[in-house]
Amino acid sequence: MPSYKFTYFNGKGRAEVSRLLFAAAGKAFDDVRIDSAQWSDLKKVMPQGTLPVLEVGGKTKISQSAKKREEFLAGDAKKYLGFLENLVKEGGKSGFAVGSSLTVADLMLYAFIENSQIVELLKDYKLLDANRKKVEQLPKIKEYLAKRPVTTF
Ligand SMILES: N[C@@H](CCC(=O)N[C@@H](CS)C(=O)NCC(=O)O)C(=O)O
Repeated sequence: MPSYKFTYFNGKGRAEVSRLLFAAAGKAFDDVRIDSAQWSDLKKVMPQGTLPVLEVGGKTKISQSAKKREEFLAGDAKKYLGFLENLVKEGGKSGFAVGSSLTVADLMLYAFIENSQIVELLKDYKLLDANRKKVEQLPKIKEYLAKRPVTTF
């Protein structure tokens, strides 16, 4: 099995879906979190001068964000949450976002809602709320979240 080294800043941002994917897949990875003092030197040797970057077996691969982050204005958040609630209603089973088992859609929802800092709005969206709680209780995700550093973003 190749070794995985995943480098990003000490936050969730563009990195969290990838970290959650590693956790869900049960793949060990080196979760490297750098601080601003380290960044100026590291930036010079990163292929695009940005993070996140994934190295597989010692070879650097550029990690693209799985989904471009959308900006939620206060009014837009509810519109999008209503839309996502309907998607889960139509396409999900047994509490999952799509089909009846964990897919990247569940992890994208998890990270997206967290990044947008709108977790508290889920009380009005029963299926999204239940989906989030289900994902958090999956043993491998639960283990990852318990040891994840507490960060400001
Ligand atoms: N195309 C890249 C863009 C990555 C990117 O913009 N990363 C930001 C952090 S979220 C970064 O490295 N900023 C530091 C800098 O540009 O010096 C991706 O989507 O993965």
